[in-house]
Amino acid sequence: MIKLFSGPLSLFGTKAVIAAVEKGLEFELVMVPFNADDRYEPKHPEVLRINPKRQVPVLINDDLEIYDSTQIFEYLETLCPEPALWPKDVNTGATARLLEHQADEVYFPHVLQLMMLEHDIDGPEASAARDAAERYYQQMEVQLADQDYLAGSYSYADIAFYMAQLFGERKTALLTTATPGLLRWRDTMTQRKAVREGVAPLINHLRVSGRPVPEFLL
Ligand SMILES: N[C@@H](CCC(=O)N[C@@H](CS)C(=O)NCC(=O)O)C(=O)O
Repeated sequence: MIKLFSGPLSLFGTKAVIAAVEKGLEFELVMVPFNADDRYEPKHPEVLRINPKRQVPVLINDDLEIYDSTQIFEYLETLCPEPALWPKDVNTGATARLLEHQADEVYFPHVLQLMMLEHDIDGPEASAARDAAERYYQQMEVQLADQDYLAGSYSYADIAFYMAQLFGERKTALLTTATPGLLRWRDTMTQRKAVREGVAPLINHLRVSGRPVPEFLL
């Protein structure tokens, strides 16, 4: 059986969990140690052995051992082609892959910056990061102008941006009525069974550690 290593508050691990549930795969979810003080220490020995970057998610399926949420998306799509989570049209598929990459590498760095500026969340640097996130929201709003999902049909691009934005919401880069399409899209995403299942451990971890749960998840 597939083994998937994630963390209770792992954005990237939850991406992989949502995708595996969407594919209807049976898998064992292993939560690595994580808490507010020690963060991701001590590292799980399997994560240390498999991922030179020492991060989750990591996936094991018999003799296959891979890491990185985007690599895991690609593997799951080949392993289990239906339901398709990359659009089949060549150009739309490329757009979806780019949007998935952008969620992690263009949008999320603004959120990371907000995480590091929690001590000065009203200061100029944090405001600039929020403004950059807001500009990204406007771009995604345009993307949703004539379609329900970011790349037409529901795809890995939606899973990646949903998870990154969830962390944005936690760190003051809020979605507002300035982007009504994006608000609707987020509600649709939140109602998906696989998304609810994927984020359940995260909501639980926020609750037990006494941290606020974003309102849209309640
Ligand atoms: N690009 C990687 C990022 C993975 C990542 O940043 N994982 C975090 C948890 S969400 C982690 O394991 N951090 C612990 C560490 O870096 O020591 C992916 O998409 O999987």
